[in-house]
Amino acid sequence: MTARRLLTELPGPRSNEIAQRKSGAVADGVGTTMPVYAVRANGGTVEDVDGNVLIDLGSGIAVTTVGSSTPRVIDAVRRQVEEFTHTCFMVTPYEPYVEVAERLNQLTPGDHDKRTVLFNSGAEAVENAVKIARAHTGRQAVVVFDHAYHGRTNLTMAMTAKSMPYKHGFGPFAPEVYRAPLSYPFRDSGLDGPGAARRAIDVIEKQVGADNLAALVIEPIQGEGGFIVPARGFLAGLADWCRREGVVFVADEVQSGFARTGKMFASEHDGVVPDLIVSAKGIAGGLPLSAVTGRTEMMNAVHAGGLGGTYGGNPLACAAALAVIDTILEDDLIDRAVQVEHLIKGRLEKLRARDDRIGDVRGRGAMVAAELVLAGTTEPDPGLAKQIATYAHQQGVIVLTCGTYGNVLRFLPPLVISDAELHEAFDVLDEAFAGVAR
Ligand code: PLZ
Repeated sequence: MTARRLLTELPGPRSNEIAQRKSGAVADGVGTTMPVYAVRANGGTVEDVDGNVLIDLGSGIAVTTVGSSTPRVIDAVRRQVEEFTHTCFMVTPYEPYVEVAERLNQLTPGDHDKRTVLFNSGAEAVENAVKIARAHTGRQAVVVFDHAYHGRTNLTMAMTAKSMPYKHGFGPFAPEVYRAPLSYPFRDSGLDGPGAARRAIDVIEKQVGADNLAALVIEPIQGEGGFIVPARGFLAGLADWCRREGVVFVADEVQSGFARTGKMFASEHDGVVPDLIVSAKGIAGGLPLSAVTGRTEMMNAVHAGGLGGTYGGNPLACAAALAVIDTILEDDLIDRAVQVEHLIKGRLEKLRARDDRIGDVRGRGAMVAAELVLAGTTEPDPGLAKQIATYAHQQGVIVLTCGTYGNVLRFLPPLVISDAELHEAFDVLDEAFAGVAR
């Protein structure tokens, strides 16, 4: 028994037909990694319009952590949709929004007093974290890091590092955004976490000045930038400096949060307590929801009416989020993320032992990556990443790439995927590496 079912070539004829219509109807600026049109998705698989079933190692970019049609979430959303879909929390509010805020205040790192505000997308929440930090500090500058990804809106484009495809041709960008060097152990030749933190702080002090700095915004484990796990002590060093200098330390946990890395939030791995924490993606099982949670004195620095939006904290998304939180806790999905890490790293390390084009295997929980290089060097090999991903796609395995150099294969399956499904997918990857000539 295999988890995959391949009835046609991928993409199949029905998918190709719809892809044709997409070209005639949808703006070309929206790309598709794998133009296989979905009709159904579950724990670890996605079924397409041609009846093919694919193994999902992407979770719709780290969103369907609890699965894509998980019963608790379906029931909660169904119950809510029958009551009402929208009143606007800023007009006539409703309890589920308040309950999501209570749960987030409790689940996020630190036992200090907190407040939460809800939005729709990751980028929108990152923008609002910056607004809050500016209101609290009365300062303007924002520091972000090399390889960072924070979104596609004007401010978050400025905060995102990579030009193509995210920024190219879309300037001018928001001012007062400065970039500091990250800790990137695979490419830092021996620089340890505290050393990398000092290097970044030195750049910030010289080029920005702490007195001008409202917020330092960082992904505790970078997502689009290449699943880069900073050396131990890097995040803590930055957080300590921020505290001393009155700078708001913002963790962008849009991709790394919500059980994905084997903790509820990735900041916990480094014992870091962010002032503000941004959640999205995995929070609501596929419904659009995001949040900023943080210290009450910072969150409440904004005047009434200064934060909000028509749909922020929509009741369907809140109902889904409450069911997602229960599912994560009751089904021990945080432990499951650790099991997934061991399985995936085990498979990748075996592969690396016989293939020196895998330069680095890294990540935490169900957020693991392999960085591909020209054999035996640290020279990025984006062509190989593309070939491997294409092979996997043709064989019915959804794999994503990432990284500034486009040379990183990233694995972020739903946490409810089975071991058998994972092994089957990694058998395909073994074949892919064996098949692509050096
Ligand atoms: N911060 C850390 O990972 C979204 C975007 C992919 P939105 N990452 C996937 C793409 O090509 O658009 C992301 C993230 C981190 C912020 C965001 C932005 O979240 O919900 O896409 O706005």
